[in-house]
Amino acid sequence: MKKAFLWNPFHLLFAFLFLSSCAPSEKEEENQSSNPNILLIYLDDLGYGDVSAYQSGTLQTPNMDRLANGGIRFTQGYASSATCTPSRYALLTGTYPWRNQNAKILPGTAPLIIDTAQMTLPKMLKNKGYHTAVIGKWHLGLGTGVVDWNAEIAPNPNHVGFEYSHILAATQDRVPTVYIENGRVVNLDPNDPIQVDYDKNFEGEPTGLDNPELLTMKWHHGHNNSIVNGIPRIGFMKGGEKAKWSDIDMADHFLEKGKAYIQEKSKSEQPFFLFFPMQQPHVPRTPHPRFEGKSGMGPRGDAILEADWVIGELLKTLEEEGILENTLIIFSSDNGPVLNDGYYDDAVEKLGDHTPAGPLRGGKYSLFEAGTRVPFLTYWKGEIQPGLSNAMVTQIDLMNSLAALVGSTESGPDSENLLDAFLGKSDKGREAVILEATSRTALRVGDWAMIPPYSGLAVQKQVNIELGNASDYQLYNLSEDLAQQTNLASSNPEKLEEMKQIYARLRGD
Ligand code: NG6
Ligand code: CA
Repeated sequence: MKKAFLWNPFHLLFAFLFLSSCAPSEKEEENQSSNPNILLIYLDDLGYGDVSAYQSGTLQTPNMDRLANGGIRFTQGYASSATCTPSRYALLTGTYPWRNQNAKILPGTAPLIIDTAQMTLPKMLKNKGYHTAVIGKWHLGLGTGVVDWNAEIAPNPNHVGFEYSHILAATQDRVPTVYIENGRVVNLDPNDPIQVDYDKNFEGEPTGLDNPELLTMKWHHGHNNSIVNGIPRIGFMKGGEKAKWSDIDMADHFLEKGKAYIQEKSKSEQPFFLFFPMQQPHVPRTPHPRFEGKSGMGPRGDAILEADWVIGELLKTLEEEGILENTLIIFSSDNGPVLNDGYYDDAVEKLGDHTPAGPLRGGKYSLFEAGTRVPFLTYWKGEIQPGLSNAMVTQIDLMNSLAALVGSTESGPDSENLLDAFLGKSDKGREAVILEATSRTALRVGDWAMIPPYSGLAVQKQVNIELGNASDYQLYNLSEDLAQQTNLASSNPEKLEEMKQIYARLRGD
C-alpha cells in the first residue's frame, strides 16, 4: 500500500516559506509602487576619453567603469553645450540654452538665470513626491543682480526646485570661494563681511597680477585677480576669511555632504533626487594630497582619480544603506575636455599617450564633437540590463524622460522622452539636436553633423582647441568619419541643403 502523505511541522514550515516567497511582502509592494531615488552625478570638463570604460588606456576609472559595465554606456550622449552654464541650464530646464541669451559662462556675481516661475527637473520631481537636493557646483547665477553675500542670497537653488542646496556659486576658479548652504554663506563671520567685485580690486588686496610671490599655482591666461589659498582667481574678493573653502578638501567636503544626505534620506519613505555636480577636473585642479601623483599625469589626471574615488564612496553609501537597487544613477559631464584652461598645472606636459577627447575632434568651447559628446551612463542595479547603446541621447532629454519615469506630465520645451533608451529597453534616441558652443550653434541629425560658417578663430591658441569656426559650411558623416576630417559640404550639396533647412526650422530662424 502506498504510504499516505502526512504533514509534519517541517512540511508546514516549508509550505509557508514557499507561499510567502510568492506573495509580495508589504515592503516589496511599497518599493514597487514607489519611484526610485535618482542620483545625478555631473562632472565638470570630463572628456569622452577620460573614462576607461570608453577608452582603455593610461587612466583607470574603476568606479565610473562599474557604472558603465553594470548599466548602459551611451556612445552618443551629449551635453547641450561645450561650456558649463548653458549645459546646466538645459539639463535642469529641458530648454535649449541658446533660447536664453544669459545662458553663457557666468561670473560669480551673475543673477540666477533660471526663471523662478519656470518648470525645472527638480520641481517636476518634487511635485511627484521627491525630496530634492543639489550638492556641488552651481554656476547658474544667484540673486537678482546685486548680491549681499552677508545676508540671505535669493533667489537661489531653493527657489527653482531644490529643497536643500549646498553649493559653490560659480566655478572653483571664480570668487566668492565659499560654500553656500540654502542661500547663506557657510561659516561667515559677521565681523569679517564678504565683498565681491568682478570689475575692480579692493584697495590694498593682493592679486595674481601684482603679487606673483604669493602664488602656489601660476596663472597662464586670465586668473590673475584675487589670491585665495595661493591660487589666483577670476574676480576680486575681500573678507570672509573663515568662510573660505580649502581647495584640496573640496572633494571630501562635498562627499561628506552627499553621504550625509543619502544616509538621512534612505531612512525616509520619500524618494530623493540628488543632483551632485562635481568640480573635477575643472581648473584649478587641486586633488587632495593623497591622490597626488597617482595618475602620473599631473593634477588633471589625479583630480579624475579623486572624482572616481568619490563616486565609489557614493556607491558604497547607497549599498550600505540598502538602497542601491532602488536608485537610478545617471552619470555625465557638462562639456568636453580641456588641458590648459588658464593655469600652469602640467596637464599638457604630463599627458603622455592619454587622449581626453577619445577619437573625437575639438574639446571644451568647440562646435566639433568633443565639445559636447561626453561620457553618459545610466545604472540601476536589478532594473537596467547592462549594455552599450548607440542611441543619440542628450542631457536636455532627462527632463521629459524622468517625467515619464515618475508619471509626471510636466515637460521641457526642447526635451524628448527617451526613457526607454535611458533604461536600455530601446535603441531609439533622438533624430536631431542643436548643439551649442560659446553662443554659436551646430546641427546633428542622424549620422550627420553640420557646422554653419563662423568668423572667429579656427583655434583658440591659449587652450589649444579647434573651435569649429570656418568661413564655409562644414558637413561630416560621423558614421564614416567620427574624427570629422573630411568636409563633405561641397561634394554633397543635397545633404547640406537638407541640413540647412532642418537647422533653420529647429532654430526658428
Ligand atoms: C573661462 C575661463 C576658464 C573656465 C571657463 C568656465 C579664463 C581665461 N578662462 O572664461 O578657465 O573657468 O571660463 O568653464 O578666464 S566652465 O566649465 O565653467 O564653463
Ligand atoms: Ca565645465
